[in-house]
Amino acid sequence: MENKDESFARIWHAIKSGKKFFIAGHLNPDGDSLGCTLAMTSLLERLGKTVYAYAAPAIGNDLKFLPGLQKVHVGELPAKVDFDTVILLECSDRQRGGDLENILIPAKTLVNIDHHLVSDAYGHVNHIDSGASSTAEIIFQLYEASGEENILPTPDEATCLYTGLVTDTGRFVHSNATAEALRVASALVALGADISQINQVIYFTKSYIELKLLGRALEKMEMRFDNKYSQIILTKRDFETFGATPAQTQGIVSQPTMIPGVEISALIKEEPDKISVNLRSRGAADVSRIAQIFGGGGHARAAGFKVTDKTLAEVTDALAEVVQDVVKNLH
Ligand SMILES: [Mn+2]
Repeated sequence: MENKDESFARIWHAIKSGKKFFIAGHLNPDGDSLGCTLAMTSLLERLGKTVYAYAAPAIGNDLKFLPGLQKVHVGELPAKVDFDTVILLECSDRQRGGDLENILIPAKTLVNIDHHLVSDAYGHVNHIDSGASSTAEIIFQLYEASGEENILPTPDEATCLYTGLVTDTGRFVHSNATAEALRVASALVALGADISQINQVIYFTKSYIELKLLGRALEKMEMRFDNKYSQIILTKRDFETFGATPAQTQGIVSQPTMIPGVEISALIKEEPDKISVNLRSRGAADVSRIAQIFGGGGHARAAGFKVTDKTLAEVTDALAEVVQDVVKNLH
C-alpha cells in the first residue's frame, strides 16, 4: 500500500469533490461490511452529498438494529446510473459486491477500502491495509485524517463502526484484536457507540428454534481420533424437526473447541441442494488447508466448504480421512 496518510488524503479529496455517490460492501454483508456502509453513508449525507447505499442480497436479523439501515437499498440496484464516485468497502475484488460493472465503469472515481490480505488494487484510489482488524478500523482512521475540520463519527456512526470492529475481531478475542483495534474501539465508545445494544442483539439473542437446534447438535457431537476431532452432523431431518434452516446454526461449530484437547471441530450440514461444512481449529491445525482440498477456503482457524456431488456419508468419510491425517501430525 502507498503511504497511509497519502491514500487517506486522496479519499478525502474524492469525498469533497464528488457529488453523487454509490456505496456498497460485499455480498451477504457481515457486521463490518454493513456497519461501514452505514457510517460512510451517514458521513457523506452530513457533508451534503447524494448517496445510494446498496447491500445484497439480504440483511441478517442480527444486523437489523443498525441505525440508518432504512437508507440502504437491499438487493435493489439504482434505476438510473449517474454516480461520479463509487466507494467499495470490504471488497477484495471488484465483483465482491455483486455485478456492479455498469456502475463501476462510468464512475469518475472508484474508491476501494479493504483490510483483506489478498485484495486487488482495482480502484482509482485504494486503501488496503491487511494489518487493520476491520474496515471499520480504517474508516475511523479516515475520520481522524480529516485534518483541521476534525470530522468525528456521530453516536450512530460510532455504533455502526463498533459493530464492524466487534464482529470482525470475534468480540476482541481473535489475533486481530490489536492495540490499535482496542484504541479505536475505546474512541468509538467515547463517541457514543451503543455497546449494550450491540452486545445484546448480536451476542445475547437467539430464537427458540436456534437454541433447540443447538441442543440437538450438542447431543449429536461425536469425538474421534483420540478426542482431537469433534464432528457434528445435522441432517435434513434435524432441520425439519425444529422447522429450522441451515442458516440458523451460527456459533454451533465453535462449541466443541471449548473442550480441552479438541483441535478441529466440524459441523456437517445436509442442506436441500448440497452438503456444507464449517470447520474450526483451536490453533494448531490450519483448517483453511483442509477446506481447500474440498474446493472451499477461509482462515487458519475458521474455514468451510460446500459439496454438491457427494452424499452426506461420503463427505463425512472423506473429511474424516483428511482430518485424521492432520491431527496425527500435530505436536
Ligand atoms: Mn471485515
